[in-house]
Amino acid sequence: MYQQFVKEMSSGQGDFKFNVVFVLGGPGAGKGTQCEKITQLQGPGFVHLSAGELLRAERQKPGSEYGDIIETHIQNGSIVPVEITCALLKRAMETSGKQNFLIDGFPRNENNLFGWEKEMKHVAFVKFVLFFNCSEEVCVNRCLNRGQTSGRSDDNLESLKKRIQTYYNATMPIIEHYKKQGLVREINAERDVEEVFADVKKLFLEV
Ligand code: UP5
Ligand code: MG
Repeated sequence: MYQQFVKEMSSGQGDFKFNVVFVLGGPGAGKGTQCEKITQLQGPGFVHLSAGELLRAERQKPGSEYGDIIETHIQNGSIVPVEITCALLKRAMETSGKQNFLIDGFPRNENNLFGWEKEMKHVAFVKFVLFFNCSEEVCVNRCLNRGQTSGRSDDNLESLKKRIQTYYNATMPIIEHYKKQGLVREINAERDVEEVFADVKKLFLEV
């Protein structure tokens, strides 16, 4: 029994139904790109949930009562109220039938953090926070490049300025909050995709 206890604690599961790695970093830092690569790793078996993608999908749903509010926030680079985002995340986690999740682009501000803790604290164990550190200049250039083909309504200079501002003002304090808890694993995300992934991989093979 003791051995089982030690095993559960070291794998971080305990009584928790889900294990979570939050993935944070500026717009275009490479969160989505790296998450996709992590899901292909043999072993840990993570499901990638991008909060932004879930919101964009909800916005597209005919008759969604949240469509307009989501679109307004996305274009303004501001943050959708946590009740909406957390409900989408929770539903995706529950319907997946899986246990390990990369939650990409969330929590982005205090409202997100408090809302998550209220709703998920007892069911989801936060293993660590993967932080892709990338300069503003590189982030903006990557998004503008992608904007030529992405069709995303926020990949333009005007929205990007606001996204960057929100990132520094609202999201960095969340990263600092987790740093104080010793949970942040920081990666230099300015290098090419494979170089970044070489460092990311090391973290996940230890999970
Ligand atoms: N690329 C990636 N890695 C590269 C590398 N190492 N070298 C060179 N190029 C690289 O990558 C961006 C682009 O860069 C791609 O073209 C890629 O090929 C290239 P990507 O992996 O997509 O970066 P990512 O960090 O995922 O960028 P993204 O634009 O998705 O980040 P955001 O955080 O801005 O967007 P997100 O979709 O998470 O959120 C959008 C909006 O939704 C938010 O602004 C907000 O309004 C809303 N939102 C909420 O309100 N609440 C939430 O919880 C989440 C989102
Ligand atoms: Mg993304």
